[in-house]
Amino acid sequence: MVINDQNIELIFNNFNHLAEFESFNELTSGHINDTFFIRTKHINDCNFVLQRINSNVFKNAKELIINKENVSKHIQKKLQHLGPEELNKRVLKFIETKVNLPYYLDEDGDYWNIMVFIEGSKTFEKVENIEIAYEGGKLFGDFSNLTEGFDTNEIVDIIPNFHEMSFRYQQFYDALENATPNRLELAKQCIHQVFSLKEEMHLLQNFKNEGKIPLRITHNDTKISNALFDENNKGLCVIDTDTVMVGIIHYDFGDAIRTICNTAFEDETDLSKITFNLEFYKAFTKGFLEKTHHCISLFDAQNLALAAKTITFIMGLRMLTDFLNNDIYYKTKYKNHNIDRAKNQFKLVDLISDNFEEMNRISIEEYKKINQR
Ligand code: GN1
Ligand code: MG
Repeated sequence: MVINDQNIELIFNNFNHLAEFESFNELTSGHINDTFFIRTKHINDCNFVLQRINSNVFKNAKELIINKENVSKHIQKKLQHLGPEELNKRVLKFIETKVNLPYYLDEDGDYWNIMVFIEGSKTFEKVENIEIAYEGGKLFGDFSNLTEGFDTNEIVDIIPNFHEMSFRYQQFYDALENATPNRLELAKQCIHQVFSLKEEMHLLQNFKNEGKIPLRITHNDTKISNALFDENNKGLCVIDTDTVMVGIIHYDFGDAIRTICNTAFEDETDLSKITFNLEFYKAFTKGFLEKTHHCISLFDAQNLALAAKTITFIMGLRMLTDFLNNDIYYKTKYKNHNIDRAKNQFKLVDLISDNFEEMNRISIEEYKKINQR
């Protein structure tokens, strides 16, 4: 479907809101779906965020939408005491279609969903100060609390083995066999790193599979740009619940650290700009543990630094694999975008290795402090 005013308005009007379409603009920060901000005509009406799910990546787009609606409903129940106005700022509110479906299916076979835009909210692509890191920690930690009690059987496994390292290695091996010599050459250094870290990068998965770390509902895409903040930079709401599945809390901790502590953007090509901000690590960990310490064991805490390393690595591995596959998964803006992303993530992995002992010390210190209160 061609994206233009007329078509977007038509899609928008399939949903059960009372608002009148004024204009739209595309929000381009995501790597997979197409997301549009919908401005409505009347000052008292809300604005909306409309999304077309990428059915190439998400084979169960319908179930994905149902998953996230159910998660929102679960959180809404838990936060009911806040009252409607506050509630609408703290959890995503999805709108059904005029025929009471949570999704709209267009003639191309693509699924759409829509949610209310939270007025006055903002996002950060990069963390500016310790306060934001701390607020981010509380917000993502609280997401774990708010999804507690959600029946895991109700969640459809939208991308099976999403954070499973052996699965991602297998995809990488397959990609290696089919990659062009030119791409193999450009990826040489990253490929070397993937082989050399293999054993360590499977540790977290082994702990999970041995039952040493409990399963729970996880968000699975806790980059800082998926957190909304209010005008005073206080954490408001976690967004992009597309990949909510069953996992371990380390996935969400690690993925958040990956973006919060990187002083550069995920695709910065000047690698000298990438440093690992330990102060932000400490602030995020403090906020996260304040919200989750009741369900985190000492063993869990001892593996938070490993989680940061593992999830940063798995992102690099997936970007590298996509590069070797000629860019079939992530949206790219230029030819070598994926390998630039991978190099960036692997540089961060190296920096995490350099800071590993200190990160572990901080994790355990914060864990003990909170449990002594
Ligand atoms: C993708 O599309 P977006 O930006 O929400 C990806 C995440 C990665 C992220 C990297 C389903 O998320 O796993 O962490 O890019 N989502 C999927 O920025 O693969
Ligand atoms: Mg996402």
